[in-house]
Amino acid sequence: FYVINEVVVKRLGHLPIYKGDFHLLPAKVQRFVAEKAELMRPRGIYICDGSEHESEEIMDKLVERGMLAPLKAYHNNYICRTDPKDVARVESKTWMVTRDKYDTVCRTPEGVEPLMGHWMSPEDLSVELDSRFPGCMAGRIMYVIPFSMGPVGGPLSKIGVQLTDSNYVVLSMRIMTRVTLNVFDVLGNSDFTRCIHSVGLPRPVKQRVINHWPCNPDRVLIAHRPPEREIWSFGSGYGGNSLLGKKCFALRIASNIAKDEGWMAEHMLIMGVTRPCGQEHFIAAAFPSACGKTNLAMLEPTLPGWKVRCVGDDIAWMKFGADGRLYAINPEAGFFGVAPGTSKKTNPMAVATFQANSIFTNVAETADGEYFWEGLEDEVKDKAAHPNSRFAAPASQCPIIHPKWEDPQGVPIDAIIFGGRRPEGVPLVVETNSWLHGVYTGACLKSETTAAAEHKGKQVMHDPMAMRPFMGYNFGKYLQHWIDLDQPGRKMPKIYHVNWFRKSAEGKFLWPGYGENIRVIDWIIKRLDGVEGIGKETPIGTVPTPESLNLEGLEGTKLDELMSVPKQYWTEDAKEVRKFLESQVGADLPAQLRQEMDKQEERINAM
Ligand code: GTP
Ligand code: SPV
Ligand code: MN
Repeated sequence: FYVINEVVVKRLGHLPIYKGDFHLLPAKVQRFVAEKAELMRPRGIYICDGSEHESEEIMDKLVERGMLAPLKAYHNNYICRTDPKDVARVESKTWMVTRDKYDTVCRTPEGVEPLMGHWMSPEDLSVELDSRFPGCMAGRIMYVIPFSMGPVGGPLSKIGVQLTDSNYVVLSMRIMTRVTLNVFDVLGNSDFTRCIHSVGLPRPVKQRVINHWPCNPDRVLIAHRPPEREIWSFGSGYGGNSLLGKKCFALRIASNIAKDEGWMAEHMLIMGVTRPCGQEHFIAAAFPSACGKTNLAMLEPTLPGWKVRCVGDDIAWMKFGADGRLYAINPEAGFFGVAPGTSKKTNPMAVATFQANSIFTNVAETADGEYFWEGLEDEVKDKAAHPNSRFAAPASQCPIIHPKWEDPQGVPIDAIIFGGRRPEGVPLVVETNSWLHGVYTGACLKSETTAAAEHKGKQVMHDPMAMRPFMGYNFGKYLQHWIDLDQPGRKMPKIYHVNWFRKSAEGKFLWPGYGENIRVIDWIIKRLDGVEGIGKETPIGTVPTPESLNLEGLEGTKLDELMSVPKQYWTEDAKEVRKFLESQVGADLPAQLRQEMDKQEERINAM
């Protein structure tokens, strides 16, 4: 490391500053850095500027140490293996800290433990922090990462500063967010989101470090203080736990800001779809983790003349404009995508995106220095890659990145799609009857669990709005916020539900998915256009009539099985959903949604 500005300052108290000029930071940032350095006692401070040179310097150091290895078949691609105990988000150790418990969780009936949202009191947090953070960076460097979620200075964008002792996090944050000292010019003396992260393994290290991946799995804590706009993360280096701009800031903290300011922070992809006639629509879609957002956002249409362009693959910040339309930005700058199942056949655009300047975590490597995972090629060689192995790649490298993906004003959304992994009973696509019915349908979202979090086995779980792991506040109030967005003068997007994952009695997917999903989008856009005679009403919404779905060139589709709305299944589902909403949202369930629930159940019973 080299020291710049030697003359001006190279120490903060007793601490050397390895890089950057502390005195150029805004006063509030200085105070934040100084306070936390005093708490965590690193051996020095490094103020990141986000430059390529900086990234190269850190890469080289990590390669030397064995934490990263170049994947020789590509330009500037690296592989990293974590401690096998640190491979996914840890929902059970992720907390929202509010004075009033019911700002975080719903008022559930007596004796019912709230499952949505995980509350901790400020007093308990103090105890947890005191037992972890003092001295936790001993012997390590504290990196200061200034970053913007959304284009720097944009009206919908927000600024954060992350402190971390993980250089893997520094490199990944640089891909996933906009890391630049310019954010300080925009920030001035205003407030920012404070992100504090430590791998939780001060030196000298007392336990064995596996794969050169320092972490402290037994002591993991990810805590959010929404009123203070502050995030504390300890013990894990895995993406969703450590790249604090992503789920912690852009969803859990931002959803709180969004509620107060009247906008939305959602677990949604954003895509532009252009029809053969040249007309473009923008669609946002919320699927739970590892349920197909990245794939849909970069879909390569199998129907001729169609074009899809990607705006974002995981998170959308959306706000109504003066013209009454809902505008969305992608607050991120990169993709942190699921590797298994990603191939030239299923998602060629993702493959093209990560040919260079990307970091692969927990994938396998071939003897030729190539990445490898299940589903990369037709034949499965082995299972050496973890099911939640991931790539981090710059969005700008995506060949079909939308020219407006960095438009600070965002793109106007015409439709919102919900979906999940539903092996049974749930049709390929349904159009909801109204904004309110759409919100109800989103509240009922369920999906089979995946490897993205720590849940064991495959079980269909509730994941309302695909936000269960990312809810920043009381879920009933969140639903009310969605309902209240529907105001006179606004053009509300139509809301759909899709299911690419319905299975036959033999356990095979009934729908080919991936590029063929354009056929469903085609139907959705026809519906947006008001094309008549293509919908059939069912108790859960409108499904395509058999002829209305373009199946040209697609043999053997069992449309009846794919589209059916079985009475028995939905009768049981209605009961189960009622139980879920009444017990889990409880007294906070908005009256309008209770009415939607009653009406839908009546329709099902009348089938
Ligand atoms: P997160 O990054 O965790 O939020 O996931 P995501 O929602 O972006 O999911 P992603 O697109 O990465 O897909 C997850 C897994 O589902 C991958 O293994 C995909 O290959 C698979 N998948 C995606 N789309 C489809 C589809 O249309 N059909 C089928 N059968 N599988 C799909
Ligand atoms: C998800 O799990 O939904 C992800 C990956 O997108 S993580 O950043 O770990 O949350
Ligand atoms: Mn996600």
